[in-house]
Amino acid sequence: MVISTQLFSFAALISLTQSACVNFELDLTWEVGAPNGQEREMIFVNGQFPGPPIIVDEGDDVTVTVNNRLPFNTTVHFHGIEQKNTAWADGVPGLNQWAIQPNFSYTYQWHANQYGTYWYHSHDMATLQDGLYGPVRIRPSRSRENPFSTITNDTNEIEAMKAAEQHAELIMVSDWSQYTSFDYMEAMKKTGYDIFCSDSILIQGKGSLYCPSQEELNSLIIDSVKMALNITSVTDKGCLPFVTGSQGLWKHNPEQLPPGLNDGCVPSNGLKAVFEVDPAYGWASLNFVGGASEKALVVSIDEHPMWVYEVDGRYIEPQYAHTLEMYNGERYAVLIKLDKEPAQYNITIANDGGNQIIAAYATLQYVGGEETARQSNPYINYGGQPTSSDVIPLNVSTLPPFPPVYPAKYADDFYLLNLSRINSSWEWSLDGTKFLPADLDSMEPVYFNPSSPELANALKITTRNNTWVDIVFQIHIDDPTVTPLQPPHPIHKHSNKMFLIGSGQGVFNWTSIEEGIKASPESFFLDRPLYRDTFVTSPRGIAWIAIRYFVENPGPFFLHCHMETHLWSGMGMVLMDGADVWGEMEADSWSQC
Ligand SMILES: *[C@@H]1O[C@H](CO)[C@@H](O)[C@H](O)[C@H]1NC(C)=O
Ligand SMILES: *[C@@H]1O[C@H](CO)[C@@H](O)[C@H](O)[C@H]1NC(C)=O
Ligand SMILES: *[C@@H]1O[C@H](CO)[C@@H](O)[C@H](O)[C@H]1NC(C)=O
Ligand SMILES: *[C@@H]1O[C@H](CO)[C@@H](O)[C@H](O)[C@H]1NC(C)=O
Ligand SMILES: *[C@@H]1O[C@H](CO)[C@@H](O)[C@H](O)[C@H]1NC(C)=O
Ligand SMILES: *[C@@H]1O[C@H](CO)[C@@H](O)[C@H](O)[C@H]1NC(C)=O
Ligand SMILES: *[C@@H]1O[C@H](CO)[C@@H](O)[C@H](O)[C@H]1NC(C)=O
Ligand SMILES: *[C@@H]1O[C@H](CO)[C@@H](O)[C@H](O)[C@H]1NC(C)=O
Ligand SMILES: *[C@@H]1O[C@H](CO)[C@@H](O)[C@H](O)[C@H]1NC(C)=O
Ligand SMILES: *[C@@H]1O[C@H](CO)[C@@H](O)[C@H](O)[C@H]1NC(C)=O
Ligand SMILES: [Cu+2]
Repeated sequence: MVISTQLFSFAALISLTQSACVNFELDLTWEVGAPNGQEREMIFVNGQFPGPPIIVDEGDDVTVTVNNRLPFNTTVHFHGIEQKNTAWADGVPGLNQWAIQPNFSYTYQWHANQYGTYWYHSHDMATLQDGLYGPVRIRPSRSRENPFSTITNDTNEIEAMKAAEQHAELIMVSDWSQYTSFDYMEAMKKTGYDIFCSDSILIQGKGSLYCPSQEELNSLIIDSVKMALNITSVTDKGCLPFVTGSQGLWKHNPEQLPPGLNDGCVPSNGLKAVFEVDPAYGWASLNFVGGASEKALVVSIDEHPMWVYEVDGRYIEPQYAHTLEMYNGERYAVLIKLDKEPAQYNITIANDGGNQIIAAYATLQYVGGEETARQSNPYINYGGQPTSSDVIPLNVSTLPPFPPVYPAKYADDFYLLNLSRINSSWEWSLDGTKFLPADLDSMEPVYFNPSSPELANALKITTRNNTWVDIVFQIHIDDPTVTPLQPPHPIHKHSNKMFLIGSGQGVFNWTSIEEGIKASPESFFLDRPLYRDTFVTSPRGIAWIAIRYFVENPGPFFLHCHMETHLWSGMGMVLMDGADVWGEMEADSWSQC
């Protein structure tokens, strides 16, 4: 097969730093696979699912060539990678590049000037859901200060933790449907519903369809869901039924639901992922990557408490927990002590109960414990709920970056966004008035033409370089009797991370953060902000979150909900970052790789 190459010609200057050039090639193919024992056509990367990990060292210059042998367009986004001076490589069609058409290739290049756990995935249409994803890890340089001495003062233990981190196990966690993303999204258009049902949760691309009894499923419905929807029963796949009014009073066509999508559970046995750990090393690092499209997942390792030490690719002050909740796109790296009886332990991962009752299991295999037949004691049940009141969940409001990092005291600009549905149950907008352009693939990339006509109508924020920007995300509910609830929206920002500086229930009715701080100081925490690339809005009625970020990397960057269905429906916007200096963007010092 002949693959022609689209190459970008940027003036190649000599790099001043001693960095290694590392090259990867990703061949994308569309073939029949059965990750959960149930066959369908799906995307493989280099013949694998999930895609092979991209592992590099801090300071490397990374080249990734993507060969699209799929029967449709694609792009690849490197989630959480800042793309400092490489906005053209951020992988969003219509923003950063033209989509890669079938039988074409595209070469991405970026500087690994960060460290930590990331991932790559399709950013074209909703084809992430068809399997185009894999982990990325940037090993920290030797001079990086780590936070392990806050866990212990024992130097041997700290050495063991460092070794564990060096050999971290990258664990891709995702969800899976028997339907392709094209059919899944089409089902929303046809039925008018905001659909969220999955067949399986996959751990490292492996899972099963368990189909527990109706009685068991119903017994696991959480009280808040029972009350909000007035239900006592879920579908046989564990999915919430489409209760009249719960997605607004728009028109729905339930008869158009494809068979097996929301109900009609057919059990099937896929493989179970096995992660081998050697207790001789004392500690292991498991780095979880949240690749789910529709699920919010509670992650736990039976009988093994975790020290969560890295979040979204950055060290935090380690926190001790038995379970953690991981939303779409998020990453959590945890250290576990290998001091248990050599045996097999389940890694138990379940949806949080918000939209489905479903779980998945992988095996943590101690070297030397292969022959031991013993059930491990889970921290959570099949519905994602704690099995006892002693279970300690990760407190996500207390994850201070290590070493500490703070935003500016005052920002230069302020924006308030009204998050809401428009026109149907499944169409989501970040400001209640506009969507992303529906067809990003056919839009001239903003990177090439900041004044393209499609962009004129799109939701966007234009910022100046070297300024600080505040954005408040307000959960907007026109009429609580019509649209009573919004699911949590994991809001992901491309390029650099953002600070979460405030949150609250009710309406953010101030005109700036400063005004808000004066009126309600307890709602803001500039002195202990979180620093991440994804923040989740509250599912509890009318509420808001406030973020602040620094504009330091000129280019068009995406800000969007990472629920694949919501993104597809238009829940995103363009940050025209540093638009005042776009003329100078080409001045990248890309090394000769
Ligand atoms: C595929 O991408 C090209 C631009 O690279 C675009 O013109 C075309 O419309 C896209 N095709 C589809 C089906 O979206
Ligand atoms: C891609 O190349 C293959 C093999 O040459 C060919 O069969 C296929 O039709 C091509 N696809 C497109 C969309 O051009
Ligand atoms: C380590 O030692 C320092 C200084 O003695 C102490 O403040 C700290 O609490 C110790 N840390 C742990 C985890 O024991
Ligand atoms: C809840 O559902 C029950 C039975 O389906 C019905 O009788 C009752 O009126 C409902 N309650 C509310 C508040 O809608
Ligand atoms: C893991 O969980 C599954 C489902 O509950 C169970 O069948 C299996 O025995 C468990 N494995 C271990 C090692 O406990
Ligand atoms: C989580 O941490 C915050 C901030 O320190 C604290 O206010 C809150 O009570 C904690 N939540 C729980 C459930 O412990
Ligand atoms: C959000 O929507 C409400 C109701 O339409 C409106 O009153 C408010 O002004 C909107 N806020 C913004 C910033 O658009
Ligand atoms: C909502 O639907 C109306 C009527 O079809 C249409 O005019 C309007 O443009 C739609 N709104 C958006 C934001 O697409
Ligand atoms: C602003 O919102 C707060 C909290 O939601 C509310 O108590 C207050 O009455 C509101 N003020 C105005 C002027 O609407
Ligand atoms: C944009 O601002 C950042 C941060 O101040 C600075 O490092 C960078 O050089 C600026 N870029 C341009 C093109 O001016
Ligand atoms: Cu969303």
